[in-house]
Amino acid sequence: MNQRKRGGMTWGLGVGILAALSVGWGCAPSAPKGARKAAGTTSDLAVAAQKTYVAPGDLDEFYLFSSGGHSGQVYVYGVPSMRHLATIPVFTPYPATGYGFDDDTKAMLGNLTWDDVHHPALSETNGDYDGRWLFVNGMSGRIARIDLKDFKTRQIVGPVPNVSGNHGSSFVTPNTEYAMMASRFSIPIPKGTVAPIERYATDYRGVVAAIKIDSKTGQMSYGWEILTPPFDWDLGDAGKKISDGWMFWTCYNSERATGKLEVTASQRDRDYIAAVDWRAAEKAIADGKGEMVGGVKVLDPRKVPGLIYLMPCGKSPHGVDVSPDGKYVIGSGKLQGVTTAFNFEKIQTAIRNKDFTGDEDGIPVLKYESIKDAEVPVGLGPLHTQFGPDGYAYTSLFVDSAIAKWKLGTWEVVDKVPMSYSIGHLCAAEGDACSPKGKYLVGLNKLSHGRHLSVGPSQPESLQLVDISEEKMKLLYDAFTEPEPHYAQMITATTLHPIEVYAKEDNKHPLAIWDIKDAGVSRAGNKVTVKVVEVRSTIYPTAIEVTEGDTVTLAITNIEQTTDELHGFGLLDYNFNIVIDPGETKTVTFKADKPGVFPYYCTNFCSALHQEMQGYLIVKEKA
Ligand code: RUQ
Ligand code: CUA
Repeated sequence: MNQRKRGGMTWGLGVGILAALSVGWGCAPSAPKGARKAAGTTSDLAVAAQKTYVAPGDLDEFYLFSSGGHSGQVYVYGVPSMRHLATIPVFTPYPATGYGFDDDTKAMLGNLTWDDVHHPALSETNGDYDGRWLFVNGMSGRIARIDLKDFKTRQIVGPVPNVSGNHGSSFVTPNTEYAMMASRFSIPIPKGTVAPIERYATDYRGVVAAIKIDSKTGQMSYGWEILTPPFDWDLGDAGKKISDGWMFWTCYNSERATGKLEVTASQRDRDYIAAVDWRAAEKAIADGKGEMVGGVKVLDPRKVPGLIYLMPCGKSPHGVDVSPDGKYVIGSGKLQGVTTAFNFEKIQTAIRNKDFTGDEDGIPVLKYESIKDAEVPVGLGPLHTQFGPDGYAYTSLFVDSAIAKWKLGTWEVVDKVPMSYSIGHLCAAEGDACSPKGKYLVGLNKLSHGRHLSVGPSQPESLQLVDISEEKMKLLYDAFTEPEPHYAQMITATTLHPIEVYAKEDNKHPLAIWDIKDAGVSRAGNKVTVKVVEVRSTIYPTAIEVTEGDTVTLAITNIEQTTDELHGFGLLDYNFNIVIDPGETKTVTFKADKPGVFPYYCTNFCSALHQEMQGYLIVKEKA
């Protein structure tokens, strides 16, 4: 970009970018229709093809876990092939795996059938991915834990009280002590309190929060919350190494504006990044300084100082990303042409020296000039930054539709590669951990216009694979995904050791049975339990008789111990769609309120006699 001088130009540039932003988001930039067009620096095609080719039977080097946005799911890809390997349902029922149909997953979902997944967070040990769990946020105020032993969602916490619009989540601390949460949409709290929108600035409240994670089991529970002014908290990241013990969140709307936010919340030259001393918050809670609000312990910075500080950051910052050594906090103001590198040591010095320029509802505001190291001229609309193993940083540029590569410390921008089109997040291999792996980077683009066979108005989203192993970045491959990718994380494949069957001896389900002789119906009054065994190629019992009005629990065990031998239990009239993995037991409880004869069958093709795997549920009319 042009190096124009600060001050007078800022607003002019802001307006320009605002216009570009709305063009970018509102409609697609013009792209060649049907033309095979390489966007920018494509490497030699044969070289690119070879770099992404994973021969039949060979395995990818990395897993990519990509958020599925409002699909409520997580998509798993292999890198570099970019092949879609699995869909992990999290907040949404998913018939393909029977998720949300059996008693346990139904209970986990509550009555909600969707959420908006933005940021996956792999569990960490000493700041590096340990391959145990994947946490993902739901915008409704929930966080889910996926166990990477079986790639299944095992826990959902929330909606967490007082957190409204949990966008700045689910980033984890370096030893997975906490997952982060924050309010994007401030409301009067506790929930249920009403205040007119005219009193937004004073009566609405935001919070930044943390969910406690048990380091042995991954089990999550409510941690603490800190009360903030009604800013819109956006993205977060945890400190690491020298900045371990701190959490950072960006906000827009430090104007506390309402109405047409695209104008009203873009007035100030600078918004803020919150810096939170989470060990101090933890201690304050232990010391009894939290007040119960809506069922969670909340800390008020006016009464408990020393927990939270505000770092001014240029024009509506979006991403905040801590460098692998923990030294720099990179804040990207999306309405400007630079990204700002803050120095963690300078932040600490400024806090010690009370180098403040004022406060916001009792939260001290640090002096910008005292804490920033550089404004790096990366290009227009910087959003997110990832890191390589060699001191380079990669920043996505929404307005420029490109990725900039630049050096930490010298702040020199060394390369740019165009993205097709309008990149949001980007993901380098372990690129937010203490030991980034380099090699590959994936751009998660908001638009894919014209680069694939048309599938009608709902177009796929674009994932572009970029080679970052050399000085110049090179586009390798266009892949596509379903709406709506936000953040993704890429982990070395050998770190994960998923199981392929549930071992019989590990199945502790009280209703599990392993012998077909034990299959059958037992009754206590009008409560009926049916123990079912599925094994190639019969569902035992082959007929189930109950009476209208009974409350029936089907407990289905797949007694196979062979990889890939899944069975299903499908029965449309009662909306059963149970999928049972080898060695697994699942239950479904229902009221037999419709008399009749209803066939059930195995939904997963399992053997040459798969079609024979069927039976009848007979619901007799009440006498
Ligand atoms: S956001 S395009 Cu929901 Cu992570 Cu930045
Ligand atoms: Cu079991 Cu098909």
